Amino acid sequence: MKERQGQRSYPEREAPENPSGVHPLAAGVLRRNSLESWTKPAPNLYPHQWSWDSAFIALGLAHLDNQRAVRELETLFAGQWSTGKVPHVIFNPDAPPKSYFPDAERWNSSALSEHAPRSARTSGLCQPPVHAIAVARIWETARGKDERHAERARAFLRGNYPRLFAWHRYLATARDPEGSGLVTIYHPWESGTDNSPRWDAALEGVEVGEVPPYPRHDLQHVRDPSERPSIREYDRYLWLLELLKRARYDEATVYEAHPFLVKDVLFSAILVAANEALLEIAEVVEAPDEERALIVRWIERARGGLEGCWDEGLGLCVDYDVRGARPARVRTVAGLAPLIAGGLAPERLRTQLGVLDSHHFAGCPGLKWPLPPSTSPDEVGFHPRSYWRGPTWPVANWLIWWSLLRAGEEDRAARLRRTSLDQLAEGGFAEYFEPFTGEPLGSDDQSWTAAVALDMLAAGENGA
Ligand code: 2M8
Repeated sequence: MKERQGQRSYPEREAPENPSGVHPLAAGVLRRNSLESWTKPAPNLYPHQWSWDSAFIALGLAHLDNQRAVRELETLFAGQWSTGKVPHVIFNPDAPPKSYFPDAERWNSSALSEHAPRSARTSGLCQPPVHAIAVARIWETARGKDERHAERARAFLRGNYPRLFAWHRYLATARDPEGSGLVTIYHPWESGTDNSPRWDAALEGVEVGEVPPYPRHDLQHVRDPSERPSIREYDRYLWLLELLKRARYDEATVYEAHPFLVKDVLFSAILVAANEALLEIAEVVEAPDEERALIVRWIERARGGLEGCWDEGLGLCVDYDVRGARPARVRTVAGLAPLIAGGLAPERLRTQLGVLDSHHFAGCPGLKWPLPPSTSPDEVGFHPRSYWRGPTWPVANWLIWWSLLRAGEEDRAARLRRTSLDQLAEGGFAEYFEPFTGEPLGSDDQSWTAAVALDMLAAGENGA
């Protein structure tokens, strides 16, 4: 990963339509954050390679430069653990000192675990598995071109499929020893929605011990500390990290004693969608029938597991705190997990769409844009400026938009897409937005924000 910033120039392709020049601006964000074979999630706040960011980035890059999208994922998968786990961060040895914490030394994963890769320094956690969805997009964009492009993409799929399969198998086994169909996370960072009130009750049950001192480099990169998780939250994050280190990142040991074990419905739903994408890839690479049958079983089992987390009163799915043995009844966008997992009965789909449009989410009076806040404004844990506690996240809008298309809800998807693109045309490629004022928050020039805009633009009005 020894590259200088800003070396890439992506060929500018004419976008099908281009509200207020979003397309060249989005391509510019990815170009500036690019380090040749991978992309920083943000110019300063996140100087390393993050797992699900890279998957979203590859989705966007697939429309600009298919081979660069391939390299993004190849660089990420080079850090895969021998268990199949794709780590949530791959550390950039050339990142400026004191730019991000916890750093590679704090994780110390290659010294602690025989399963960690030797060639790259990584964190010991993982993040939602958007990767197969990105690989499928690389294939879809390449096969529409000439045979040379299609063959190169096919070769990538052949090489990548076993890694994707190992990743999904790890999630279906090590992260679900109960066979429930639901993925267990060990840390809020694994959810990607770090300080969401989804985790408040489970974190309350964590008794924080002696945490070695740590800096908050992240606070240098935002205008106001309230945009990032609080000190209290960080103490818990760093304590959980210490406990995972004591367990040497060993799955069975973690499962036995770790105080934070939660069945994450959003993670599990993304895995269902990713397994559907994996089936498409399996078809292209002519994977063995037994593997395809296993993927189908994972999908069915997970849909069943999500059904078990359905909360009739909320019209949402809710996470399950394994340690506390109770559901986390919180209204957040993660509750749209059934919509994201797909395959819904008409009645269930109607309920989810009704909740999405309701005053709890996109229909909340006073919103700047009719887009769902990450946490419902009527939740006690809601905060309009604090990270995953309320702001609107473009990447979450993409997930919902894409899920609506898959559910055959084209008109609704078209409206959501138009509104999301208008938000970005006005507010830029912020990490997230204050839902009532529309103020851009967090980092500017966030890569996945630019990437999902490119994917939405490429899809055209009807998601074609
Ligand atoms: C945020 O998470 C990191 C920790 O992993 C952080 O707060 O420092 C989350 O938004 C996560 O979903 C995202 O992948 C990461 C990089 O954009 O930032």
